[in-house]
Amino acid sequence: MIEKILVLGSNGQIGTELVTALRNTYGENNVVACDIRRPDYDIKNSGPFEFVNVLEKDILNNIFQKYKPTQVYLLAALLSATGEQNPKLAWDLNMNGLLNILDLAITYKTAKVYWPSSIAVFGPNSPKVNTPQYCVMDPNTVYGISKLAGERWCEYYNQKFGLDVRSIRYPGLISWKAAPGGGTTDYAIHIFHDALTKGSYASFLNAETELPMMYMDDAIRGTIQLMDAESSKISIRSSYNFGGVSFTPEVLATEIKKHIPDFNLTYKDNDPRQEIANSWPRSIDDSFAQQDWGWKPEFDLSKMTVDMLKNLQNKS
Ligand code: AKB
Repeated sequence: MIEKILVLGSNGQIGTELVTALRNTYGENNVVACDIRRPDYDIKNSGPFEFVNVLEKDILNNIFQKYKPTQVYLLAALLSATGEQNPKLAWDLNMNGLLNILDLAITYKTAKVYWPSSIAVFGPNSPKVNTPQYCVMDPNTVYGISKLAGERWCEYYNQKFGLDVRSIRYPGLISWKAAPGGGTTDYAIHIFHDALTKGSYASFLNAETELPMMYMDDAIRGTIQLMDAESSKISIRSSYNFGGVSFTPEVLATEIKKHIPDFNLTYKDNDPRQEIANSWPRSIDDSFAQQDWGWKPEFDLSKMTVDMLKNLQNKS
């Protein structure tokens, strides 16, 4: 069967890299990038692109009608920090965007749907260290609430309608190709840019804030690995815990200093993102992902730091 894949939210931090990876595997014309913004690349000389707002169901319907996708990746979302600035929009986009796609996937018999969840589904009363797949979940951001509700909807559509929907709870994703979009973990990307351009960085999270993170190469590989797994192997239809590497701003700065010895890290006070970070896990137990579909990250802190600095240097 020839796959036809829609990626909604294709210009974001994940979409930018996922579209390339999928086009390398499935062919340029079989992966349709969709976003509300024009992509940076030349549309005419790349694969297909459609302007789509996931809240406009009629237009979405036309896209499903036109391409009859076998796989859909829904990445469009408002993240934790920007979500708090506009809670109603975050809820609307994150929730109704998902419901629109789940409904259309049923109507058009889409074989597989991918939707990302996040460590933001956990909250102040969730265990902080090696946070298990199943535990207290009391998110206190609109983003986290929408992701937790979305997980329940994914499982519901799987159980009630047999939809093959798959999901991962992403940690903070570190990448150099596209800018991050309004998350609490974004400091871990800005720090690399500022280390190279200014030799210093003022972190909005404090020195001890340990959070689960992952290099984008691992995240893309894991996402495609989950989507390629036999359906019978997927025991979780809400969303999988997904582990990479955990570190604090201080530990990351120490690693960067191995390459830029004069790098200086300072800290800003009173940033609202600190409270969000305090409510999230420090590390993740992803044994279900390991057992069900063989998940194993390849990038530790040192390998990630080398790759980030090399690529950002080459880019400039
Ligand atoms: C955010 O910080 O909001 C995201 C996430 C962890 O989902 N990077």
